[in-house]
Amino acid sequence: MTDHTDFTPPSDTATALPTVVIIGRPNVGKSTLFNRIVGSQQAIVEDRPGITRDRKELEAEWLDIPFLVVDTGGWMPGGDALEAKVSRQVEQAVQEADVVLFVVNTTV
Ligand SMILES: Nc1nc2c(ncn2[C@@H]2O[C@H](COP(=O)(O)OP(=O)(O)O)[C@@H](O)[C@H]2O)c(=O)[nH]1
Ligand SMILES: [Mg+2]
Repeated sequence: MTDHTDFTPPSDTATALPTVVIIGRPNVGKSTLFNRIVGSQQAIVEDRPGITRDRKELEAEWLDIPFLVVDTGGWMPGGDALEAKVSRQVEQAVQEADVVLFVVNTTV
């Protein structure tokens, strides 16, 4: 059985796929969007910010186009030590991205 909770380095097939990375501040709906794209509840959705700390990456497709989609932790570059660490991971994911989806909360 495949364990989707662990990040595994992309296979050769996977690296050939375009990479879509979802980023944004904590609690804006990144994991919700990720789950919608992959079609099931793979990423933890929480009312509290800061639940997603490691990137989560899965193969997906939209309109028959396959790609890799990556969920990331909240981007908080000015935060504490842990937030700074998560933010570095987010920035690393952006560097590897072909497309960046920047999610914002329009109600604040
Ligand atoms: N009103 C509203 N709430 C949302 C939406 N997307 C996500 N949420 C809620 O916002 C909270 C944070 O969602 P989550 O996906 O965990 O955000 P993340 O921290 O950016 O990954 C959860 O309570 C979600 O149910 C949306 O489009 N509208
Ligand atoms: Mg999340």
